[in-house]
Amino acid sequence: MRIRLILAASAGLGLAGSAFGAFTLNNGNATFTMLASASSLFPTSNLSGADFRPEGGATTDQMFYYNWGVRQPGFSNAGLTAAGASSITESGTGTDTYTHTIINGGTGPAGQSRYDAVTTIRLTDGALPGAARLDSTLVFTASQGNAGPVTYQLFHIVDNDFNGSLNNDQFNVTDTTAVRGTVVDTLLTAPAVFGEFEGLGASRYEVSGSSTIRSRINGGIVDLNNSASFLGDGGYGFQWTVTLAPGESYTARSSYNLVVPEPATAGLLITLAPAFLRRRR
Ligand SMILES: [Ca+2]
Ligand SMILES: [Ca+2]
Ligand SMILES: [Ca+2]
Repeated sequence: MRIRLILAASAGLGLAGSAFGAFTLNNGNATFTMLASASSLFPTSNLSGADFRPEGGATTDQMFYYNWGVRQPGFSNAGLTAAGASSITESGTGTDTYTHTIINGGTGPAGQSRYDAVTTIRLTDGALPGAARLDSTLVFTASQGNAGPVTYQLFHIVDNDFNGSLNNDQFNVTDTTAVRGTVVDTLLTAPAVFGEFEGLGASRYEVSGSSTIRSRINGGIVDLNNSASFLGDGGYGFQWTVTLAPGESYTARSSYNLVVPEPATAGLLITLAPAFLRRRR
């Protein structure tokens, strides 16, 4: 019944094994684009897969790579490519919310560790220039046909190029429980834009060179390393380790928020900075 409803709602948009084109989300003048790859909408390889512009058009692209992935027992991260899936559908291209649905996806035979996965990406423009946010949700359900409980690793990996430049980004995980962190461009002092990233309830995290994170999850059965600080061409990764009975679901949430402080707050920070500097001497 559930499968039939999803198929009916998205008739004609996709079938198992079909290749997806690029899609763009729009809200206000902000844009978020995922570029097509040959094999996967959420690529596992080192591809320039994402383009995020709070002011749209020819303004600065803030993002290199944006990936949701899953690791089943005994396999490396496969992205949400859903080899062998009964169906893959998508909707929302050209709006502010994109939805990608996989039914009975995953590597290996049915009856072992298959899953259904509904990934939603929502773009919200900010009131101030430079502000915008991405909210992403993965509703992950162990297939009813699995023989018993299965432990999955869910991943969200994002390679930011903050302010459009690669090698000067400072990432810090500021709350290792939530999990939350920030990224700033060390050369960008005005306006005081910063990025906040959050992976609610993540089991593990990592800020690092994003190729390092990708190699970790794609190259074998290795966990993210809980590193909390990185300077350079980096990104952030979240890992949710979940054990699900047949038919049981888990919802993983991840967001990226480009924040521009109100002028009064920015002025206060500028005023306080010399005092902080003096105290450190
Ligand atoms: Ca905007
Ligand atoms: Ca930068
Ligand atoms: Ca980067």
